[in-house]
Amino acid sequence: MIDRRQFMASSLAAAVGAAERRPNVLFLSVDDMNDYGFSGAYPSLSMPNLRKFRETAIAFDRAYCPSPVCVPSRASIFSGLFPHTTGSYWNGSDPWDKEPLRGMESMPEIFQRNGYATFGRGKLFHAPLPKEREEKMWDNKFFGGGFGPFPPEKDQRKGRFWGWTPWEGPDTDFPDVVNTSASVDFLKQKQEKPFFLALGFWRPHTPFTAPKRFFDLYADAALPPGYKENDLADVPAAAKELAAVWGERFDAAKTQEWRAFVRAYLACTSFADWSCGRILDALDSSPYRESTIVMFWSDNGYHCGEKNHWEKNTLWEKSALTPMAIRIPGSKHAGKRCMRPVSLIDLYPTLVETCGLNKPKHTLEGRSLLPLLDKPDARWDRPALTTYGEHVASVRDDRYRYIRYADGSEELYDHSLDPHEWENLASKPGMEAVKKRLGKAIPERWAPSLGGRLG
Ligand SMILES: [Ca+2]
Ligand SMILES: [Ca+2]
Repeated sequence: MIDRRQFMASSLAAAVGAAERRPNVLFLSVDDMNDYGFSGAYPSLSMPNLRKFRETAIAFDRAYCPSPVCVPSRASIFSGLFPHTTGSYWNGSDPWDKEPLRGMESMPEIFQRNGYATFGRGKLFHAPLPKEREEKMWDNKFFGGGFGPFPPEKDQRKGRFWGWTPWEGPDTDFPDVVNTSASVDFLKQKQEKPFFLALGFWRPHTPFTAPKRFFDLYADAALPPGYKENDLADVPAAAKELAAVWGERFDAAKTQEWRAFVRAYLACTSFADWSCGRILDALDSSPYRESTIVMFWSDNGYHCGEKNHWEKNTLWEKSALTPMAIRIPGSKHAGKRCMRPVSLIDLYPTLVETCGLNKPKHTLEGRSLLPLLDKPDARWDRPALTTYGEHVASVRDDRYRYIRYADGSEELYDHSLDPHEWENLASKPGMEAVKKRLGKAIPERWAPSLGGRLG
C-alpha cells in the first residue's frame, strides 16, 4: 500500500517514486458533459455526487478537450498524442488499426506492460478496436454497451438528437448502470496487483433518456445563461458552417422545445452524476480508498443554445471546456481548484509520472500535471490547444481564446471581460500581438486525415 504520509510530502513526485506499491487508478469518464454542474455554470443543476467528489480532489476548471467530438478526443486521451499527430480529426476516423496508432501503446496497454491488472467497462475509446488488441488490453472480458435505450418512436426526432423521454423501465436498461455494478463488484474483490479500472459512461450523450426521477428534478428548466440573440453576426463563415453541421438547427423562437431540450440534458447530466456517485462511493468504502488515484473527465463540452448552437463540434468555449478533476489520496490541496489552462491530453503523462510507470516508446505530447497537483497555482506557460479538422485550431490561455480556421479567418475573445464569447475581437485594433502570441501554439504540420465525417 502507498504510504499516505509520502503523498502528503511537499514533493509529490519524490513521494510517488518512493511508494512501496504503485497506486491504483480509477479512470472515470462521462460523455458530452459540459461545465453546468461541475463548476457551477448552471447553478440549479443537481450534481451532489460530483460536487462531493470535487471536495476531495483538485478540480481543473480550465481543462480543454483536444477535439470537440468523441472519437478524435478519445484517441488523443488514450494515446497522449494530438489529433494533428494521430490524423484522427473527425468521428468515423477509427484510428486504432491504422498508422500511427496501430503500433503505439494506449493507456491500458502501458498499464499492462507495467504489471497492472486492467479492467475496462463502458464507453472508452468509442472507435472500434481490433478485437485481438482489445482482448490483450483488458484482463476482463470488455463490455461497452451502447447509447440506448432509445425513446419510443413517437418521441424520436429526425436529426442527430435521437429525441428525449423520461424512462420508466428499470435502471438496468442502461449500460451505465450495468457497467457500474460490474465495476463495483471488481472493487469488492481482493486485487493482488495494482489496478487500472477504466469506467466510461454513455450519458449525458444523446439519446436523452434517463430514469424518470431525474427528469422530475427539472419540471421548470431555465434557459441556460450565455445565450445572445444574433451572436453569430460577427463570426466568420467557417464558424457558421461548423455550427450547422448536425441535422438539427438551433431555433431560439421555439422556446418550448428549447426548454424541453435543456431539461432533458440536465436530467441526463444528473443521471451521470448518480452513476459516478455509485462507483465513487464503492471506492470510498473499499480498502482501496487511500491507494487509488481518481481521474474524472468528459471527452468534450456541450452547447444548449449558447452561441445559437446545439451540441458540440465547435471551437468555442462551450464545446472545448470539460469537467476534469484528479484526486490524489492525502493531498493537502483537496478541494482546491486549479485555473491554469490544461488539456485532457495531459492525463496520460500525468499517470505515467504519478504511477511511476516505464514510459511508452512514443513521445507523449501532453505535459504531466504533477507540478499543478503539487501546487495548483504554479506557473504554467502552456495554452490549451483544441482542433477540429486539418488547419482548424483554437488556443486558450488564462485570458483569451483565439480561433483560426483553414481559410485563415479568425475569432478572438477576451474571457476577462466576455465569459460567453459574445464579442469577436479578431479584427479590432491592438489585438495583433495577442493573436501572434497564441498563434504560435497552432501546429505547422498536420498528419494526413484518417477520414471520417464532419459532425
Ligand atoms: Ca463526446
Ligand atoms: Ca457575437
